Amino acid sequence: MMPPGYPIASLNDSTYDGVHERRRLLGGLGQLTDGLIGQDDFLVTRQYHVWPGYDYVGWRNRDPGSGYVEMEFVFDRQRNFTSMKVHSNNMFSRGVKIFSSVTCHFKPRLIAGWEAEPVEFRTVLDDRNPSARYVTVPLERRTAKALRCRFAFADAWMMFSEITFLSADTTGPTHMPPLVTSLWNGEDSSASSTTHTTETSPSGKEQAEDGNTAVLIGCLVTIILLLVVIIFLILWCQYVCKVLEKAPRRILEEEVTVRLSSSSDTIILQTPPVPPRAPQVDPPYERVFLLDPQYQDPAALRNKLPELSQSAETSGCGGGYAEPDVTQCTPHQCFQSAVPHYAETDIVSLQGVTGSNMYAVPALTVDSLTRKDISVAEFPRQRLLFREKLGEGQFGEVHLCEAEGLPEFLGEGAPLPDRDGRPVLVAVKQLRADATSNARNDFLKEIKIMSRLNDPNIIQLLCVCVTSDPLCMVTEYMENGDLNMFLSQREIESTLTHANNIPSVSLSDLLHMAVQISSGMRYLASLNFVHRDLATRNCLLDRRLTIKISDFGMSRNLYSSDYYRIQGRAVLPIRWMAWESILLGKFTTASDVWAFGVTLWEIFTLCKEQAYSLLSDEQVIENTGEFFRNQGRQIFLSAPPLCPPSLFELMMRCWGRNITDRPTFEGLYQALRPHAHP
Ligand code: D6Q
Repeated sequence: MMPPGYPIASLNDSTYDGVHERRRLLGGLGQLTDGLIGQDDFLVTRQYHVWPGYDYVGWRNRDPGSGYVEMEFVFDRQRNFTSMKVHSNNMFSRGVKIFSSVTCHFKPRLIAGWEAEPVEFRTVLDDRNPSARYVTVPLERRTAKALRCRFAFADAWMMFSEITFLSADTTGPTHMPPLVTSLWNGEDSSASSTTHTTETSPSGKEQAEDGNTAVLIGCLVTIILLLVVIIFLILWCQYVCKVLEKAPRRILEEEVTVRLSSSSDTIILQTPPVPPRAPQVDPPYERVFLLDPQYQDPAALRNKLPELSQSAETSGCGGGYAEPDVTQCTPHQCFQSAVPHYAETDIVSLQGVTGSNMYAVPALTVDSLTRKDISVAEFPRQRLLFREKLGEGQFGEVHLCEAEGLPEFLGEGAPLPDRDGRPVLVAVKQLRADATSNARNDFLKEIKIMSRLNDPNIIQLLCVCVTSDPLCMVTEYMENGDLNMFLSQREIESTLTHANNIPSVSLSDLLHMAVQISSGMRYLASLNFVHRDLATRNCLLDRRLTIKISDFGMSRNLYSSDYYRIQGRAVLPIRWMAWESILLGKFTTASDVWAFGVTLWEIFTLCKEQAYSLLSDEQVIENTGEFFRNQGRQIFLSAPPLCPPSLFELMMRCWGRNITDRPTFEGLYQALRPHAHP
């Protein structure tokens, strides 16, 4: 039984970023850790929802009396757990109730077994108050690195929107989401691979486990057989065709790449099959981080960067024991100490794609956002009148549209420019009709992320069309296009430009632009939101030269030379990237600060020249090695003629070798503001 008229898919975990198996979600985080709690009535679309049930993950009980849902939580380290808080719906009139009991097992170390004695907790069921609530489960200060909790159904449905753990460690009680959550639902007859809305019974679990083991054994046997064949072939080659001895050992060379794809934000570990298959055709703006230390074999990397391993042997590592600071030690040493972990810091609660990038917003910040910030209204699609195409990407197209009655629809205080009676123009980003379900999920995630961004210098989501296809996001129209195009078509203001009616900008216009970008980035930084591709090409300008930061992705032909393709796969804006992003795959707000320095440089060269224009892409990467070594051989961008010396000093600080030496966006904003209004 399912609540009436309610679509199953809307109760799935739409932001889960792990592996989706048939009945399990493995190794990721999703809505249960995004810091957002659901409404009392999960069916009503209110301002907080993108659609009904969005914030909930729900399961149906197929086995009245003994149905349960089991989840496993794996943490970054061992902790002393004081309690677990489960935010649960309790609309008993629709068959939804909090769980009747929960049994938690503990595992002190990952390799250890589960401790025999669980913690059991019975809840007091409530048939009077239908409010959603936090149920606190005492965990008796048990020490564990992983927990497995079995929640028993109290009714036909169970719906959770958030699970948090409290632990008492040396630093006192901490609120921290688990690094890995894996959900197990029992028997399931109907659910698709991506939905949580499955039905449970304990008996099906063993069958499924048996099936999995069989598949695993099958896979292992196949791999072993393949290896034997390969070894035989190699030996044969060595004896029979001696010529081949000198050929590169391609087959044995392991190459692991991590792909952050624009069409799917799952991280795929790829090991090329043996023998090599035909080259794949990649989407035009896929980013691959070949050099990510968290996934890269250090030995393989050393082969690629021979100079780095040399310097690794001669200098010491200042990184601490527990948390290696990659800026303080050599890549080689850091790679050895860097344990692959989920995220750099506590950035775990929300991940997704906007533009073509992956973002993360920490749980605490999401909590502290006002609820108003995450509202987004459904606009009647027939009131969007197509005018022209603004652009296109892998996801679909962006159109300029007239939006009939949008100001009235949004009400007072809507972030729209005054219209003077003219129609309201908007940009509409539309998902392509033949989009895969992954692309569709990414689009919905982007809506969720975009709906939380609210700043005068960041593209603002005005409304959406999600109740029917094609999915649309509506944002302000920016009449002056992107900043790179705008500046490259202008000269600095002078009597000459005035006399000859040449389009121009003043120095104070340029400073005002710099202030606005620092302000927008200050906002993103406050959310721990890493942009990864800040550049003038990603800034939009309206009629009054207000700047809004956006993220077009890498699909525009006009800017294709700003992106470097590694081995024909990775696409990276290397001229804007900090050394640690190129060498270590480390993207942080501090690497955004580096890109901001390059963006400032672009602004004050009026985008007439590409950064490091005298260097080829390969030389730019070599120069990155020099930034890392910091022996005075690195080539910096030189001061643009228009640029005041104090401003160039600021740029130079953005390109500091050590992350901690770089200014913050708040500091940059404070430093730039007085320049703009002398
Ligand atoms: N010319 C325009 C508006 C307008 C355009 N864009 C691509 C875009 C810019 C985008 C983002 C972060 C274009 C699509 C706007 C966009 C995005 C060209 C990602 C926020 C998101 C929702 C949208 C939308 C637009 F902070 F990361 F930058 F249109 F509805 N994003 N992410 N003139 N006027 O084709 O880049 O901005």
